[in-house]
Amino acid sequence: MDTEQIRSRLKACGQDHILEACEKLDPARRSALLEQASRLPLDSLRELIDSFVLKGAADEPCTAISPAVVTMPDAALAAELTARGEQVIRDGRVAAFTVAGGQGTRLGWGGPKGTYPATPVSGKPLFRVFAEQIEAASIAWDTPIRWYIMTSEANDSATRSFFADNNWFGLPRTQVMLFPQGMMPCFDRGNGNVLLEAPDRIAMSPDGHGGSIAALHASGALEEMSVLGIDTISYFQVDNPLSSVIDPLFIGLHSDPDRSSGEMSSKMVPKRESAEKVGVFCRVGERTQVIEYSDMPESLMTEVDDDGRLRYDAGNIAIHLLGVEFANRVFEENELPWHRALKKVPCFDLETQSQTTPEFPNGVKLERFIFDALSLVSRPAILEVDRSMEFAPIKNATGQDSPESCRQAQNDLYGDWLASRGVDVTRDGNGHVLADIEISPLSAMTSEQLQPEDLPAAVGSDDRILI
Ligand code: UD2
Repeated sequence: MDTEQIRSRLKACGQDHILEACEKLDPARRSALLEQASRLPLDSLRELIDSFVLKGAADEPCTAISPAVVTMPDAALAAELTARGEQVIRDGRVAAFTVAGGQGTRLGWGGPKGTYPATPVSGKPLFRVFAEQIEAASIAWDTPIRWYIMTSEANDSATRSFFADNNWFGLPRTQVMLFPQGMMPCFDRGNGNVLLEAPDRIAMSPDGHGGSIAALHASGALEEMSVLGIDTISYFQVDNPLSSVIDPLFIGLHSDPDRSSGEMSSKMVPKRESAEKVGVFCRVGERTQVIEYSDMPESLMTEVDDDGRLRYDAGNIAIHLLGVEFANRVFEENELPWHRALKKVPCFDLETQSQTTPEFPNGVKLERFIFDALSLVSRPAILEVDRSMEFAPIKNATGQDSPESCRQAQNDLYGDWLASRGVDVTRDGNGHVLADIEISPLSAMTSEQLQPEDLPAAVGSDDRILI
């Protein structure tokens, strides 16, 4: 696109202020700004501003809502699904996929979230926790499991350095692919204009974990999967060390044509309390959908059934399986909605020609959410899992979903494993394990796999057990 084309396209979508900014710049900085502007989604910018920045269409309350249909397999079905899933894994049809583009601002951690030390005894970073699961699964099912990791512009190079410094956590280099997600401009919440963060630079932010579909495509990951015969993507967030990265039961459910269309399946846990900050799986009309906690009306959030159980309690733990064919279709159709978030965006004020640091949210950031793809699925499977075994995210510096709550969850889980093998484990009055316990998936992926010689005689209050 030449300069004149960029200018006329910016005008066509009402972004004349960028051209005004250009007038104040020397030629080199002017062309840098125009070049960045040319990479904006100019074809759809006007519509994006009108539909999502100024209105927030994706966030409008929905009607015809009812609880999602959830699968809770009994022991016989679980065994059948697990056997099916194991065969799918053994056939090399499954890849692991971590979304790790977020900034970890709430946690107050400077580096990429995946570098955060997460395990109670050896302080393994989250990335190593997943790497060990992938290595253990590759050995168990005798197939090298590919690992795709989505980063963002802000943390891509730090993430790559971390992997290189850690020798790719012992995985063959060719088994791991990192790629950055896309970026979207930030907008003025008043008039919808694209904001500048400096006289010659547009303010940008990551396009949300729903941007992973476009990033999987742009990086060549989807194509590579097709070439390698991978048809299932095991999607999980970087913040939850209890994610079961390759779960045969879940994969078996997803690939069972009687129970799922094989497009997208998700795990849920019953919500801890009505105010828990997780999205909720619901039926909206004929489709399954996640309604984000911030969008859920209070009356629905707190509604209880006759047994006093929350009616909408299917908490989204952000663990999904996506068919590769489905991911390609979602990319082609480009239909995931944009969600608007009001944010404080430091920016350059053209009128005063000065930098401003807003005290109140002045800007709109647009993000896509991966779970919105569920509404495109004909028959999704939603699997209920046990929170204590699968969900202990590290999001906040203190309190719920913090390093401390995650540490306790790991100690309790591995304490349960040891107790199930006959080890006497000391607990406090609330049933929490008092020792620090860590079990690597390379030693055992389930309690049954623990070797007798690895079991301690007993676990006291101050013990630190590393298996
Ligand atoms: C998410 C879900 C929430 C619930 C919860 C479970 C959303 C909007 N909400 O809440 O419903 O399921 O998780 O733990 O998803 N990420 C990127 N790129 C981005 C933004 C996020 O890679 O542009 C990654 C991020 O690194 C993290 C994950 O997505 O792994 C979740 O992001 P978050 O921390 O913003 O979501 P959260 O905790 O508000």
